[in-house]
Amino acid sequence: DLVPLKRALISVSDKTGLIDLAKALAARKVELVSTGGTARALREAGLAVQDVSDLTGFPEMMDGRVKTLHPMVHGGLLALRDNEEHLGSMTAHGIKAIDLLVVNLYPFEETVARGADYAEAVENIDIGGPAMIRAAAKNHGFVSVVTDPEDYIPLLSELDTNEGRTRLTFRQTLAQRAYARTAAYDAAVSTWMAGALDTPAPRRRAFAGTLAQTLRYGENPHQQAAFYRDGSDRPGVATAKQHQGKELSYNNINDTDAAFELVSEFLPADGPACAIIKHANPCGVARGATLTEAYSRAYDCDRTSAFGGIIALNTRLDLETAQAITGIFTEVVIAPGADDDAIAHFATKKNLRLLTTKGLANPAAGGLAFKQVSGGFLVQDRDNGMIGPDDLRVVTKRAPTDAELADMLFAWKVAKHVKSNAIVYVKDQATVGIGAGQMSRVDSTRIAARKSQDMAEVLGLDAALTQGSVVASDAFFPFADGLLTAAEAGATALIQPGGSMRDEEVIAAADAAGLAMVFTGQRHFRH
Ligand code: 93A
Repeated sequence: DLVPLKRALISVSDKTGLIDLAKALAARKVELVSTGGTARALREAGLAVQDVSDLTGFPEMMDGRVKTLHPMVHGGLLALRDNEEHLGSMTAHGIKAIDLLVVNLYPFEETVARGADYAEAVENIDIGGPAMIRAAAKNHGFVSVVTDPEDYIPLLSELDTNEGRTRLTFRQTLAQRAYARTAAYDAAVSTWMAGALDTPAPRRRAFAGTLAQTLRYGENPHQQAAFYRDGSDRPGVATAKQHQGKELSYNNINDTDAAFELVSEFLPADGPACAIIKHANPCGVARGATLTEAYSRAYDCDRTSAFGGIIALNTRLDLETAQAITGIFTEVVIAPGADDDAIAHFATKKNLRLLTTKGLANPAAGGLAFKQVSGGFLVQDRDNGMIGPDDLRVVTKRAPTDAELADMLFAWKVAKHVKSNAIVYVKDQATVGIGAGQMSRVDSTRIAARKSQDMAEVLGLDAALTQGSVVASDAFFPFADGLLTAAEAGATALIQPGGSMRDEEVIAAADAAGLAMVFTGQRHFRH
C-alpha cells in the first residue's frame, strides 16, 4: 500500500507554512503545480512551479470562480492507478497523475465572522477547492490530501520514513480529515444563509463546527473530549480571551457558559450583578450597589457550594472585587472586561482563570440549542423567552408590592437558568435559597429553604433569609404542597407560569395564606 509521491497540486488561501512545505517537497523531487496566487508566492521564493492554467489550457476566469474545475485536474486526482481503462484515458488525454493535493479553502467562516456583507460572503464560498478535496479524498487509495497546515510536518515525516512514499493508513487519516473539513465548510455556509434569511428554524439544517481545542479529558477522566466553535461571534466562553491560568476543562467550559448566560440576563444599566455557578446550576446570584457587594451577596446565598465555583460578572472586574473573589478558591471568573490592577491581582493565583468578553450575551437573541440522545440529537430554538411587568397576571386577592414585584422578576430570570425542578427564593435582589434538579417540585422547595436555614446559621442570623422573600418556580405548582412549603419558609409572594389543572386549588391556598401570586404564562424547563 506504499505509494510514491511525485507530483503535487497546491492551492491555498492561508499561506502559512506554504514556502517551507514547497521547498521540502521540491527537495524531495516532487513536481509542483499551483493556482494563481499560490504559484506567485512559490515563484517569489525561487521555486519552480507549473501554473494550473498551463495544465488545463484555460485561463483562470470569472474572478477565479473557474480555475481548477477541469478534467486535467480532476482526472489527475481521480484516476485509479491500477485500472487499465483509467490509465488508457490518462494516456489518451495527456492527463498526468496528481499524488498530493494541498488545499485550504477561501476563508468563508472568517469572512462572515468579521461581518462582511452578503455579496462578499457569497464570493468567499469556495467551489473548486472542496471539489478537489473531495476528489482526492475519494481516491485515497493513491492520493494524499492535506487540508490543514498542521499536517505539513507529519506529511514530510511520512515521506521520510517511507522513502518518498505514503502508507494507506496515512492517506486514510488525511481523507477522513478532509471530509470533516468540507462538511464543516458547507455547514457553515448553510448556517450563515439560515441567519441571513432570518428563518433559522431548527429544520433542514446541517451542523458542524471547527475544532477550537482538544481537551485533556471530558466530564470524567476516562472520556476523551474536544471543544468546537460554531463561528458565532456571540460574547461568551467560546469567544472570550483567557488572561491567565491553565487550560479550561470540559466542565469549566460548561459551567462558565452557564454562568455567563445567566449574568447576561442582568443589564449593567440596572446595576452590577454577579452569578456563581456550581455544576451548571447557580448557587448564588445578586445585584449590589457595587460589584463587590453584588459578589458578596451572591456568595452569602450558599458559601459552601461557592467554593471552587465559577463566577460571572455583568460589568468590568475591578480591583476591590478581584480581592474579594480571591478570599476563597474559585476556578474561573468571566466578565465583560477587567481593570489592569484587577488582572495584576489575579496573576498571583495561578489556578484561577480569568476570561474577558466583548460585552454581554444578548439573552433575547435567537439561535439553536442541542441535546444528545442515543442515536441522534435534539435541536430546538434556544430559550430566549423573556417577560416584563406587563406580562404578569395577578391571580390572588392580594397584589404584590413593588418590592415583591422587582424581586419576583429577578427570581424568574434566575429560575430560567436552574435545572428543573427549579425553585428560587429571592430577597432584595439576591437569591437566598435555590433548589435545583429535583424530580419533585416540593422537594426543590424544601431543599432551597433548608439550605437557606443552614446559611442563616453560618451568617449568625436569627432567621433564615427566606423570611419575607419571594419565590419563583420554573413551571407550575401541580399541587398546593410546594406553595405551602414556601409559605412556611416565610415567602410572601410567588411567580410561576400557571396552567395547572389544579390552579384554582393552588390560588385558593395562596389566598388563605395571604400570599400574592402572579402567573407569567411562560415556562422555563431546563432538563
Ligand atoms: O473560486 S473557486 O471556487 N474556483 C476554483 O476553480 C478554485 N480552485 C481552487 N476557488 C478555487 N480554488 C481556491 O483558490 C482554493 O481552494 C484556494 O483556497 C484558493 C487559492 O487561490 P490562489 O492560489 O490564487 O491564492
